Amino acid sequence: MTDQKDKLIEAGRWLLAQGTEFRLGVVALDALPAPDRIEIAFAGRSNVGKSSLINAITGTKGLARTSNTPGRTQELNFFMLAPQRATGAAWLVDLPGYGYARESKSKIAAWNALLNDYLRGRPNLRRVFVLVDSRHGLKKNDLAMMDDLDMAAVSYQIVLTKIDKLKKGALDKVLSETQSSLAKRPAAHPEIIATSSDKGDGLADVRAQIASLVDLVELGYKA
Ligand SMILES: Nc1nc2c(ncn2[C@@H]2O[C@H](COP(=O)(O)OP(=O)(O)O)[C@@H](O)[C@H]2O)c(=O)[nH]1
Ligand SMILES: [Mg+2]
Repeated sequence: MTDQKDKLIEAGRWLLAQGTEFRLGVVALDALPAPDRIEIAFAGRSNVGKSSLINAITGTKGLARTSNTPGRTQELNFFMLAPQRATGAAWLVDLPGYGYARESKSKIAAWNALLNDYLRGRPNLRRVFVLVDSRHGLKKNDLAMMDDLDMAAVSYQIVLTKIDKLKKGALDKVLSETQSSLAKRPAAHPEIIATSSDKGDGLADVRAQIASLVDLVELGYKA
């Protein structure tokens, strides 16, 4: 590991230990909080593990509601990282899951429209983590999401989830397949993070990525 990477891992550990508070759930764009700090969003198919990852990296079990029932998170949920600081670090946003077929077409269309408007219009959005179930790899609606993000020039990064459920050797395969589909995507971050919210794999790397986006000096962090 490089020095720089070690430093970011440590900064990420510090940053995500500053506390996180749920602030609001948003169903319409006019209700978005002021873009007064940078924003990092978690996107992905329903049930991929978005809420679990937010809970895991912040170390707060019941923060983002996790559920066995797909499609329960229908709002954009805003969590404030480091809320005690005079200038907050970042918004973490749990986005509504896509690709949940049991809802009506009109409801799905309305969510997609909200999501797209948000992704295109949010000036402080620095990174979208696109979560992908490591057992399934990239699906059609993941590719559509990535197309939208490339079009909107919003930086995004693939996070593989639930790697504890993979058979031995399967991780390398899904990593290389995913890597090759990123090659010609202008807004994709080249590094893929492999995670297990259950076992803890990759969480330090997600935290380090968040730390790399935040103004740590302003927050009073001393490396
Ligand atoms: N084995 C395993 N299960 C997970 C992991 N992350 C999430 N899950 C499970 O996957 C289901 C959906 O997770 P959730 O976070 O609610 O997904 P969301 O719909 O994307 O927010 C829940 O039953 C979680 O317990 C993981 O890292 N490993
Ligand atoms: Mg959820």
